[in-house]
Amino acid sequence: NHRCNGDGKESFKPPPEIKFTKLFVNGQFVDSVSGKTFETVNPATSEVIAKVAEGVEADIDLAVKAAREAFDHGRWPRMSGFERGRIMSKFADLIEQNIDELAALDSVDAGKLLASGKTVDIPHCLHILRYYAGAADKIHGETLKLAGEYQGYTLLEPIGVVGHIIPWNYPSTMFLMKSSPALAAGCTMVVKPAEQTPLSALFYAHLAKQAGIPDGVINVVNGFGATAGAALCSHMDVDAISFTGSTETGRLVMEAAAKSNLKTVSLELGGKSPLIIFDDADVDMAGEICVAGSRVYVQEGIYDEFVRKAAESAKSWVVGDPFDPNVQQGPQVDKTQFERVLSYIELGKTEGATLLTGGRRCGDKGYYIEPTIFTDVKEEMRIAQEEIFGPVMSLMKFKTIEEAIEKANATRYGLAAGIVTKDLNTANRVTRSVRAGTIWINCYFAFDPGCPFGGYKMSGFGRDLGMHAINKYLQVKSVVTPLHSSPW
Ligand code: TXE
Repeated sequence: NHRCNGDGKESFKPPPEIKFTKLFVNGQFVDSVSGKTFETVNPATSEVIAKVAEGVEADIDLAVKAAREAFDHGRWPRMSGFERGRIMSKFADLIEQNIDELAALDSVDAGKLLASGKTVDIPHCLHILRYYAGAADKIHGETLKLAGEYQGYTLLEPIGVVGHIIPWNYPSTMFLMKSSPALAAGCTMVVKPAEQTPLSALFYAHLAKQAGIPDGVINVVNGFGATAGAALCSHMDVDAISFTGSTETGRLVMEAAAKSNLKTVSLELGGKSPLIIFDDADVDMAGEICVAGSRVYVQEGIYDEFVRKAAESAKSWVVGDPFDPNVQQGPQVDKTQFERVLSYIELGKTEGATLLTGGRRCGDKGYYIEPTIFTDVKEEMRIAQEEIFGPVMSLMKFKTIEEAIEKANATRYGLAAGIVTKDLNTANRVTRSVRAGTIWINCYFAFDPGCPFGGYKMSGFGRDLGMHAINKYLQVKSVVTPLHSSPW
């Protein structure tokens, strides 16, 4: 059986105190209009952590009103970019002062590893917020020399009230990745966190207020997708939706936008990102990189050695309590995802793939799953086509670069891809041929606030991060004027 515990038990920390469980509307923590709440569960134990106010259409309506008022008449969109950046920097400083508590909230709510929350995830959030704080006074239009005796310029204006709908996989990063560029642009917003992970967003909203972000600029409405999320997408007074989640839900988001006020939509959706490892790769390095890969293609010359090493490394992988510093893999976020991942593992077996290692629940409490590797996976199998979003990897063999490219492109997704090779020509060729929004060469999952992230094909459109992300939150206004006295 897989070892389902780290050895650092004595260093377990108690769950953090839960300070915020209401909705955050117009700068105040408020109960939902109906007074209803829902439970949020610790995936490490399946115990209820807290009851959280449940927003539905009426609550979204109040939050959008607050955001509208703050946009139409408030200070935020009118203040200089420099001033907005200064306040955003203060927000970042406050997050930094509360890093332990924020990381602990994501651990208890989402099963994220506490140690990487403190050293990787939240520092990355700070980096994102500071990147956009620095960008806030660098949002400029163009000057245009027009035909005839005209000149013009473009004004980049904030798009208005933005709805951010975010998933559970990175509650903190998603919150800041969506809100920071929108804040820099001068927008106001309503954030709908995932129902599985409602807690840290409320803490961020509280810190934003402390930093001096005016009331109504950031509103947080927790609740479910089909009610709160859908109401935000159909709202006539929301100007843009930025969504991260599944492709199926992305389709509903776009449909609701089309049927209501034609608000702009950007979608960052599912992926089934390939990692292609060539014969000349350092197998140990490739092994380290591949832990996060879901579809791993290995060239035939090193395939057998790679399979052996991948199996060893999966077996030594420490699964357990996210508060334990020795643990490398925490639980799945909730019962639904846990069951979904296990059912994909069963499907892989019935589709004829070979279960190399793992495949079972880990322990008897909480939503833990063994690191699982399948070999003999064929492109047409559903486990090779559909996003599993769990510790399940499919290993596949290839012969030629052409075959690798064709297989890499053979899904409906195009979020990211990885290449491991020492040959620059191989790397260049694959980079140009794989249809994906991010290509990692000799690394994997390397993110930076300056590096745009988003999908090709059914992984969506629009980019988070980088200066590209600011464009989602801006309108372009063209201003035209004759050079001399009016021609009329
Ligand atoms: O996603 P949903 P779920 C993929 C991953 C995962 C699968 C299902 O494969 O297994 O999606 O996860 C809100 N109108 N990803 O069910 O439903 C919802 O409340 C408006 C990939 O959690 O897309 C939540 O806030 N909003 C991914 C958000 O959408 C709606 C990360 C995401 O939930 C809505 C997460 C509706 N009709 C899951 N229905 C990635 N690409 O990072 C739901 N929501």
